[in-house]
Amino acid sequence: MSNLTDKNYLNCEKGLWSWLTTLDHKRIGVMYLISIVIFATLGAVFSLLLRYELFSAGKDFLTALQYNKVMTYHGAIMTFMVLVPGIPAVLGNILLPLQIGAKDVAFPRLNLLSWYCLMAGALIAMISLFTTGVDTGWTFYAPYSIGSAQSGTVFVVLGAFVMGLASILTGLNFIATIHQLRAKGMTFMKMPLFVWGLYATSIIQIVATPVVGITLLLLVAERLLGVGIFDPKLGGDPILFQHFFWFYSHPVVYLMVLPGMGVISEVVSTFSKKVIFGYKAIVYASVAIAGVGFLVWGHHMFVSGQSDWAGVLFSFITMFVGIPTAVKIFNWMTTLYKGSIEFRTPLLFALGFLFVFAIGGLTGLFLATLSTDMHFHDTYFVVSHFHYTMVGGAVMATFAGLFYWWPKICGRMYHELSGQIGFAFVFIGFNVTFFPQFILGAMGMPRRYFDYLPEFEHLHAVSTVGSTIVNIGMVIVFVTLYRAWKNGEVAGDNPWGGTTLEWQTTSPPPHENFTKEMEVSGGPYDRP
Ligand code: HEM
Ligand SMILES: [Cu+2]
Repeated sequence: MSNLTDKNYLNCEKGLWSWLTTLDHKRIGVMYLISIVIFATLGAVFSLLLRYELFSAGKDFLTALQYNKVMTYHGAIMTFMVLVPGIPAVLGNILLPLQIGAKDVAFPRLNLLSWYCLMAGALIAMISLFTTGVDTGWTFYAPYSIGSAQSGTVFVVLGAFVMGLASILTGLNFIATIHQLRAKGMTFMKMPLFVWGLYATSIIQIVATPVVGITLLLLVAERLLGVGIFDPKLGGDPILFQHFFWFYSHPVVYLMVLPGMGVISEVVSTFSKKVIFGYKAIVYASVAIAGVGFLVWGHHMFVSGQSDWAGVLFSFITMFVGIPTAVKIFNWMTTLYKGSIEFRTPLLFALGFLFVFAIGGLTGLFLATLSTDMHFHDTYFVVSHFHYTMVGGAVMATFAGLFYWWPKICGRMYHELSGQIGFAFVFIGFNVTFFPQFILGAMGMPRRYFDYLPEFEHLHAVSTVGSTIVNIGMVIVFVTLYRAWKNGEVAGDNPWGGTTLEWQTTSPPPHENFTKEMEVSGGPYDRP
């Protein structure tokens, strides 16, 4: 049993410099966490500005141009600076080596470099705040992004490019780590499911990110040098931009959610005290989601003028994504069935994930259906769909994982009631914010507008109230975690009775993770 004064990764070296030069994957994970929380706070402030402008019809306190900029910053920050690095770089960095019984990742220096790339990219993007900003929307569609008078565009696009490097390096590092550094006896089919989630994600990071990287560079070249690839005035093709962009940005939605699904598998198994149902099915489903995710990008372009046959095919293939997702949801439910369930905060967030993500996935089917998407495209229905999947998928799962592993990360336990209240605010606030948006979208409210017809006012007002509640919930969550870190009760090495390797070392773990060489014989969720 550990004692918090024993030497561990947090107290083995002191001072800011020791953090900025650390090669310890756990410390790098903590640095990612702190930076991403700061970015997310910024993104949240932008979102509240949007919601309060939309509280009532007409202009309130933002002009249309300011609204467009706020909307662009909200989307770009949340996508490129929060959700993409989110789970892999924070929880993945901290937990991956621990879960496979390794001392660190395969390339610790590269790991630190990834963090610096994210910081550099974020900095470049934020320089744009001191220019006239950017108003293209997070999708940077050409030719508008080429001709837009807002000079911040180049900075944000370049920043996103540099942040992409961070993502690629993390993916490479994780794949090498998983292949090379597993404990003796840990075959691929004995890896924890969170590791499988990270593996599938890493494939997407490596294959898809270079495509968007080159696309963003071309966009910058087009804006600065007028090379004529996407701008029809120069002989370019704007639809080509959309193909390139979605070839990355569809897989990226699975990049955000696959590691989250991995977290859910861990949490559901531990808090129902059962071996996960259908381990292999979940593994294959993860890889299948990553694979099929590469074949469906055209569902973002049904109304772009692509050929009818392309539309029909993309619509058809998109439906297949639902199958592996449904397999997973079925397996989690079956694991819970007749389990000895403990309703602690991590499980509450995991159940929140199941509820919210299921709605997000199912509404995806309405959008994937060629004929119904003609109506829903570019309305609030889409906004609501992707918030249900991304907040339901990535954010709920991140919170489940943070509460689950917090005792391991800092050696201390959070306050249970406070965690549960945080969950209640996030869950209720989230649904109050986004459910009305499905109705708004179906009624024809277009997305990305700063004003609307009076008949939409009530639902917009409800949505704004919800956004306030969800943000209060986020504050409660982070205050709960922070207070635990500062002076929570000492948690012990394995407070949940977890079966995977990270629970076999002390909390917080020592610098080299384990004091002995790890060896496994059974499956990751076998209970004695
Ligand atoms: C992993 C979970 C998912 C995430 C994170 C996600 C995310 C997103 C995002 C961010 C957008 C909007 C992009 C934009 O225009 O700004 C979107 C649109 C779309 N999603 Fe999803 N999605 C998920 C699951 C699904 C599923 C399972 C389906 C279908 C079975 C689906 C079908 C669609 C379609 C067709 C659109 C385009 C709608 C339109 O623009 O008209 N999504 N999704
Ligand atoms: Cu998509």
